[in-house]
Amino acid sequence: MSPLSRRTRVSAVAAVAALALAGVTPALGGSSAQADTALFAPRLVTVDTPTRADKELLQRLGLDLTEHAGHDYVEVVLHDATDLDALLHSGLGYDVRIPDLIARSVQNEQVNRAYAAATLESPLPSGRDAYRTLADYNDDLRELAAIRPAIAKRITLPHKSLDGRTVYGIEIGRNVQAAEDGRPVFVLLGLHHAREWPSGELAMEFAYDLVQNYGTDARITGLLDRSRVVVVPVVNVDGFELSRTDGSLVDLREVDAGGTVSLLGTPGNAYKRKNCRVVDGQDPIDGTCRVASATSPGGYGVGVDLNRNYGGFWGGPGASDVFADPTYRGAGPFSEPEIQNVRELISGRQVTTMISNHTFSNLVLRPNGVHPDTIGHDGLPVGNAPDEEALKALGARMTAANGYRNIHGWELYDTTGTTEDWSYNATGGFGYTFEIGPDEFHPPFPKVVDEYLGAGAYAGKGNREAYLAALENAVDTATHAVISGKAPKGATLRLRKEFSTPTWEGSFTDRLNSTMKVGMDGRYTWHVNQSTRPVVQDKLVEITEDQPVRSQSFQGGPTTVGQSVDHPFTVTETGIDVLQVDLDWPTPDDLDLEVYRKNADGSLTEVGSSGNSVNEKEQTQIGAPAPGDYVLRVINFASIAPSYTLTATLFDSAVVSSEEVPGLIETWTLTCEKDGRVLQRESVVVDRGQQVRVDLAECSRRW
Ligand code: 0X9
Ligand code: ZN
Repeated sequence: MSPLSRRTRVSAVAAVAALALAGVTPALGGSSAQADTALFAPRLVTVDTPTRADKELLQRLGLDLTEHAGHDYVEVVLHDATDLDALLHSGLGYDVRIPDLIARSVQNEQVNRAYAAATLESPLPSGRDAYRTLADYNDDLRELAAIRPAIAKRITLPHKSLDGRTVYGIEIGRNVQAAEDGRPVFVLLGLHHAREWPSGELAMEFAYDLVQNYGTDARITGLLDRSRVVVVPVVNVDGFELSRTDGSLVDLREVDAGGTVSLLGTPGNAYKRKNCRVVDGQDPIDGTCRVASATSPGGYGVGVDLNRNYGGFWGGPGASDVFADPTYRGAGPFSEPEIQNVRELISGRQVTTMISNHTFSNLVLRPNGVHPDTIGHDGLPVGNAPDEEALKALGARMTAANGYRNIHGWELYDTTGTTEDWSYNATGGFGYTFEIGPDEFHPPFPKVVDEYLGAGAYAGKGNREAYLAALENAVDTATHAVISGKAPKGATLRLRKEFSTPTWEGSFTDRLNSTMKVGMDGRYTWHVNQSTRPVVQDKLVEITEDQPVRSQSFQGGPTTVGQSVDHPFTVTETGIDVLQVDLDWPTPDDLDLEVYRKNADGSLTEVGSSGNSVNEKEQTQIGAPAPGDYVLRVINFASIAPSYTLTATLFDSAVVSSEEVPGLIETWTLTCEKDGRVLQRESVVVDRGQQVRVDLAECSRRW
């Protein structure tokens, strides 16, 4: 069962918008709720979630969560008054970060226009000074391939989008027009989520960088001699086209919709997230997505969240089974053609490293997407990725370049069905999600330049350098496997594997199938992924629990209403995970609690608070409390003569049990083929970092 709510998202706003689109003047009554609705400005807020339970509660509200989250907060887009209502009723505290996203996009557009007017050529590899449209991407992919056909080839992905668009990519590497010759593949993806425009820009710029610098830059030349790079800048072509062209500048609240009311929440599709699925299982009539999306605030109610549609852990926590939710996972694993495209790309090649770009939050996320203690389909905790150390090490190299945080996907919130959770667990190729940029889905364009090339302390590095580090990992034989030997000249070699992968709700069959052609020297070297899927490998299952390190109690009372009492508390220990403060009293009383950190100049910064209603006890948790002085403030909110006990406890998380769960050993089936006829078949077991030799003598004899 998905933890997300079944809250119906068809709001009053949506209904009014639909009427307005249909040319009907909405007859709004005078109720204040409706008046609020009409005036609601879509906004970005920071919701306080100091505990895991708070995060789970927030996830159940079905709101549009961003990946901008930390130990004790998550940023959320409120599209309409219904969203705001849901948040208010949850009791979770919040601050407004961007009070009016439409005004913000108008401002951003002004910055963009000024930048484009003042810039002849930006420092980006392409020299562009403004966000691309879908047509720009398609033109650029065609032209870039045409400029240097020896090293760049446009590719057409096998499935058209739901709205009938063709999805293109570009393949870059030495002698790219020739058949595969066993080099490892690096894949860079953008725009799974429609509104995350920089995610496509950075992918496209990296393609320009590689194509332009092959032959002149020794590092890039060396890398492209040893690999192939496949860039698909726009995975969600339909969604992006809508987000980019429909609504970013339209503030419908200024439109007179019949003389009585002005409209509305995020109009148009500037903040659309998902794809163009309108009804599950049905190919929508082309163009219906635009109309259907306009009836949903921000256009995000319509569609499948493409980053929940992959098979890995599909149907588990952090993805919704409710169509209108922002994280709707789709009717089944890989139900969406846009995701079948990526699946077939990665299943049809030996992709040893993959990055999927998103915005925003300055993060490099690695598998897995769910907390390791989460009980999976097999009744066992999911655990850490078996390659945790190596994944973390590459993450650290990349974040040294872009300045982002290097963390697991689950450290923000649980997700299942994401790109890298499938690709890593099914193929063993390293996979990451990049959350580009600090604070916006599509910031002013100059920020895109900075994110690519690096700025400030990261000038000259940035994501350009992070992608190069990933490409270096893709060709590093220590992190993948190599099969080599003798084989007939010109023979086709094929590696196949087929397996059933359990999801949270059933299973699906995955097939990996890639080929290479043996060169004229009668030898082959094939850079491949390990034969055993990480998801079935031996794993170490560790259960961690918070354990108290030290606890201190204070007694207090009586006080008068409105009076507060401060209790000093000092954290002397370093590396503490959580400071938990509990306030308890004999019933019935109403006291509140605030926690402050004392700054060097004696001033106080609030780091936690708790203000429940009468008789509910107060508790607040402060993540990773820095050593120093704190003030624990007890406030008499509405009590006659209370007495209370205040307890501050420091917790560290410690491994309480650890168990080695034995896994499986899986094989590749290697075949040697002539004109489609199999002349030899071998089973090959090979691990990450291993090199095995398989001479295909039988194939040579029968050639
Ligand atoms: O939720 C998502 O799909 C991604 N964040 S976003 O704000 N761009 O939508 C993050 C997915 C990656 N996270 C994990 N693998 N856990
Ligand atoms: Zn995203």
